[in-house]
Amino acid sequence: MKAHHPPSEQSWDRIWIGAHLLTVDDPHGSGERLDTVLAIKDGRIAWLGSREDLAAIRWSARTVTDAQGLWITPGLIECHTHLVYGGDRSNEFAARLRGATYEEIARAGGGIVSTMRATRAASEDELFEQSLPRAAALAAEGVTTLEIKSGYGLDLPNELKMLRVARRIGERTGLTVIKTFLGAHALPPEFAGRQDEYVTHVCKDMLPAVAESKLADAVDVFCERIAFTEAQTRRVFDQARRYGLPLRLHADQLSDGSGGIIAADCGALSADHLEYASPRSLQRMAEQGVVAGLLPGAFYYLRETKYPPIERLRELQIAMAVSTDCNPGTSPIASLLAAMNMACVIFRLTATEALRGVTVNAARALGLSDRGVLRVGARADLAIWRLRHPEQLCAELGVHRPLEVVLGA
Ligand code: DI6
Ligand code: FE
Repeated sequence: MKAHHPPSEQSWDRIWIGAHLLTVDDPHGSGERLDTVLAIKDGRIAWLGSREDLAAIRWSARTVTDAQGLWITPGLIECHTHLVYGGDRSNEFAARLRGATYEEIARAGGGIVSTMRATRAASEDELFEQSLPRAAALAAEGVTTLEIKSGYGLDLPNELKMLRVARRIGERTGLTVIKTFLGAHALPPEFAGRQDEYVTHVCKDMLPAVAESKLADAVDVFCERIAFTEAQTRRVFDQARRYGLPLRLHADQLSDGSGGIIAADCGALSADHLEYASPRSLQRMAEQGVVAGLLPGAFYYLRETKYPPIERLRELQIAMAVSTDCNPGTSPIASLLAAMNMACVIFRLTATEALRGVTVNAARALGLSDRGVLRVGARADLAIWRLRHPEQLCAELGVHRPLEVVLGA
């Protein structure tokens, strides 16, 4: 007869008993599990199951939380921001209310270039102090992973300064900060009339130095008639790929620039905005699994009237991420919950789609496979809420804050 071995004891750091989970671990639904148990150990989700399953095993935990009536979601993932910048552009907000368009303001030397001046003028410490509150506002809403782009330095020293500030924000807040080099955001005035030369400078001087510095996790380009052309975008992407850097694209925001096609051809993780994306762009994105980044805050602030092709994205089963695009011009919003609400009200996403857009699909847009879902082995990045249902996070604006945020490892 075999000797009887008692079941080995599970020892966890913390356990929540009786919580409702939004696992997001179901390709079609939101993955709701009511009155259940979640345990974490060493910054990872270690166990997940019913109370009955728990009763059948031997376990211990340093902290036991009675979580009756609480909802646990994955920590929210903000996958597209420009939140490191100097100054503000409230003057342009006023000008747009008087009828000026974003493109007119940009062509007249305002827009991104005006933020470039303020960003260059700020010391690294000043830039950090000015930008930190925006990251803190996102963190207070349950964001645990945050993407931050450069793109207001537009020369090597200032782009590196921005990326270092982004890194410091991660160190200070404990959030995972994904840093994206966006040197090809706008043409700096010193290259006026020499756009191709600037792109060469980005490819030959800036990208190698940025790669060498290890300060960037990815590369983005603003492909638009007021920014960079298809050919220029492809040049930057070709060079970025040589350094093994993942790609993202500002695609088809103000006009159809074949952005989705470029993103798909080059293997980009996401193509963001997409208001003017052509059917061909969407087709190619679907074929290549490019995530669609939806940025309703920019649509709202620009009083855009052309909607991104949501119905077609659904038909093609293109994953939709939702983000603030937090930036001083087109989307001065440091609230991912507000962006989720706008994605529903303005773009008519369902609450489930918006919740997936800031968890599992946002993780995909960042190329991160270890988070955005509640699943054994995933990072224990958690947001804990007092809610009747997570749909309230989309339906009710300005009401909800997590009771607690847990950062994994
Ligand atoms: N698209 C955007 O929405 C932001 N950048 C971009 O390429 C706007 C940036 C700004 O106006 O400062
Ligand atoms: Fe953007």
